[in-house]
Amino acid sequence: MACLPAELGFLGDENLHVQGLENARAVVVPCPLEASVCYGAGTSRGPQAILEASHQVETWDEELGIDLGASLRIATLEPLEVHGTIAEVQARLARTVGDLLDRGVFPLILGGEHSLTPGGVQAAARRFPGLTVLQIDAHADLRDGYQGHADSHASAMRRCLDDPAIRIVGVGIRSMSAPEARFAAQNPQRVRHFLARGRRWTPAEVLEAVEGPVYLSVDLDGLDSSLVPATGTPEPGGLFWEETLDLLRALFRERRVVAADVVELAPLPGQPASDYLAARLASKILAYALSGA
Ligand SMILES: [Mn+2]
Repeated sequence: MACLPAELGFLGDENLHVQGLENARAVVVPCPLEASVCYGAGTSRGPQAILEASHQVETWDEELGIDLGASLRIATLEPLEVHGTIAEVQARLARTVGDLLDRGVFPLILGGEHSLTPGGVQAAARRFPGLTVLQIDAHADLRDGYQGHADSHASAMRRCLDDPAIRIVGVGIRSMSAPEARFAAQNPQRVRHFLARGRRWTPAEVLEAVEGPVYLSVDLDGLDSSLVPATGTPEPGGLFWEETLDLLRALFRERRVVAADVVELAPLPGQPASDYLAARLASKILAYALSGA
């Protein structure tokens, strides 16, 4: 596993970085997978756009009162190879994330399309039995295949559920097909949705549904499309910034989050707000993960 030079890595500040992986506490894994997107294209450019936008993020975290540079040792890997089938990329990602987990570091994967998630989840589930996937997303992603791809991004959560021990808690969901709604209703012990509409839930209620160690998967379209227009399938009615952070902070405080991904950024030329939001969200996730929030 080779690392990017510090000035090209996440946050870009050489003071934040360790040379190589030896002393890292968190490792950013760029995964520019784009294979099954059906609407807006461009997720292959997502990881690079997040890394570049992250160079504008302040390392002082005003909420936690900590400097990301002082104690949080973050390394960034070179982008994962994404040639071959989606299943092959998932397997490659599972090996990389597995290696990082075995080193005791926190992996944060930057996508890339959502179909990468089953690879990260597989690696985490093998090491942390009883894993729950906390999914922030507009879409249920419970299709059993889509447009000829069993591993489509529209099937990301369904593929995670191929492991019978995995449970999904979805937050911000507001778009699904009739078969997906039926599947969720028929599997209440494995799939729990907190719908975006009406927000009739608190972070505490979401956490009550989250058992065991957690893999956090943030599809950026879970946030409102006015905040993040640069996704393949922008949906109105999503989460806003503050409530997203409230949920994430509570999650990291109350549960053991072992790995995370931020996926589906499809950068729009001349519109940096989505890229910057994704970078800021990634830095908040690392700050919560490494500070004990
Ligand atoms: Mn989605």
